[in-house]
Amino acid sequence: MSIEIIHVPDLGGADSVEVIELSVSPGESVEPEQSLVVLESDKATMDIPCPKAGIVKNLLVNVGDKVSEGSAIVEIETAAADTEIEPAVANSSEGDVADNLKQEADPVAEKPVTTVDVSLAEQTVQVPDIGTDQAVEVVEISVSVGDQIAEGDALLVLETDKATMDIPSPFSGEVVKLLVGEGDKIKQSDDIAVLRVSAQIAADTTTTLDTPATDTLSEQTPAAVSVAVAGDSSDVSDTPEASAGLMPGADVYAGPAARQLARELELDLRRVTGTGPRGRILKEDLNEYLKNAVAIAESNGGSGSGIPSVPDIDFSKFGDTEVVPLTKIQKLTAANMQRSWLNVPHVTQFDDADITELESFRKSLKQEAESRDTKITPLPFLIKACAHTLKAHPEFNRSISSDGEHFIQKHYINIGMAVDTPKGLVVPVIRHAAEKGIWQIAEEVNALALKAKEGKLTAADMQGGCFTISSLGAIGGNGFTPIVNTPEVAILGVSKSQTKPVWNGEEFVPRLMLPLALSYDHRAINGADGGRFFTFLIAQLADLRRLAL
Ligand code: CAO
Repeated sequence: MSIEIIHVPDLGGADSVEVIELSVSPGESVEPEQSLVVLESDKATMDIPCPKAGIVKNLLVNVGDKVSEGSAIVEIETAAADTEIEPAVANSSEGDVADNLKQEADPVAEKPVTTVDVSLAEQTVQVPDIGTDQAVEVVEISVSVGDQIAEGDALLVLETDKATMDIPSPFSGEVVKLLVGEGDKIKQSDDIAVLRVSAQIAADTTTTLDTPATDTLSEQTPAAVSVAVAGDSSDVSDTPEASAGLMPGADVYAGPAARQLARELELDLRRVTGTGPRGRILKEDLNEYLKNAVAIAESNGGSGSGIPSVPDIDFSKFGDTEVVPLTKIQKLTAANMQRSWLNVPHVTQFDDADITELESFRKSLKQEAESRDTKITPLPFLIKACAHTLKAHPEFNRSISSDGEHFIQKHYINIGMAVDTPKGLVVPVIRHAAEKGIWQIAEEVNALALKAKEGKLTAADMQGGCFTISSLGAIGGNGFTPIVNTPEVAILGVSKSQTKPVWNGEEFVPRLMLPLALSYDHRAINGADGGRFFTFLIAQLADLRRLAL
């Protein structure tokens, strides 16, 4: 066993570079090429890989420390045989690294005695297979000469009339020369940049991306690493399980610019979905993440539920489109619906009310309605029956305080009715419905519906509701699940009545059945309460004499 100190390798001239992540912890076993720490200059982020297998004994740097070539970073314990390091690359033409490092391993020496050298060579990168033989425009150059880039970092962005695509670097290295500019048209196999990479990588790597870059490069060491060899130590096989204490984001795939932005904004990169090549996180992904987070916070009144928004799509790619602004009412409805949907745990119960007698009575009133210069639909009966049911089941006539500490019990009964208007959905309110007769309710329904459709409702007409009825009966459908009109706690959805065969105990008889759906806020109302309310309501509708009880 021997203890070895891992030093910072040649950083391509960069000095005093910040340690931004510690990728290993003391006691962890490490494999050759495994990242020990991540450094970040203003131009690049780079992993410092371990040159050999071992166990991390001590971390000699902390996040935030500044290091330069030769700074000691990690102490590892290795098997003794591993201390005689083979030069990793035959070609040591850039002797500044090699000269400095070529010494014999000495198990008792305290100074660095052995080095691994990966010398550097220039490599031209070409356009990979981009799925077309046509020349495609360069819309963005993503790197500059002198940048240290990681394998997979975007070199440039191409755009056709159908798609935009990043061209990733097939290997890590320094950008030496850019061979294209923005606005140039290029196609497969055109030269795009010259990178300075390790000679081993250059020898082993094809310059196009027909094969994913990671496949060819995963075994390579990206920079020169010096290794100090010291005395013997304990058995390497005492290996605790690895990977405790990784910094947030250390295990994600992100480019230098994205990492820097994430640090500035204190964002955890693990929460961000990468859309770059092979899932790499781009700066744009961080912007998108933030945009969504802000939109959600705003639409929830700042509740920060963390629910991602639906991304915008350019539908014009698929056919003709036009942009139609939402009306004020539609915007308000959208915000209210979303707030209710996100805040209220909804339960919806379904049942059919037998309205055979109700309808026959209603139709018998037709002439009288004409003489009163009004019309009477099932809705006024439903409003009256709901008001009566709310009186008997006051737990449906409450709101919950926003802190969740109190119910506000209402001692008045106002029923809202959803009205479909050309500008959107509105809910005018019939006040004190329990105390009104059905003719009066019918007249108010007609007057408010007309006012709504003419866009003449006042704010007062729409305030103070306790419970809402949403009737699609005249339109059709077997049933739907209405969304509670918060801060109310329940809503009745009414669908189209139909004559159905109903078993009366002896035979099937034709009955006019009205499909109803009762949605409620499960924080305020439990299922048994819901069932009792519903049964009571249906009994009123089946026999209107009950409204007098
Ligand atoms: N089953 C069968 N027929 C029904 C019915 C039902 N449940 N409800 C109404 N009808 C009949 C009426 O009796 C009337 O026919 P007659 O003239 O022969 O009697 C016909 O349908 C038209 O009724 P109406 O729509 O004029 O009147 P209404 O009282 O039923 O509704 C109002 C008034 C304002 C609620 C309605 O115009 C409306 O806007 N409905 C849409 C509500 C809505 O959008 N809800 C969804 C909200 S969530 O997105």
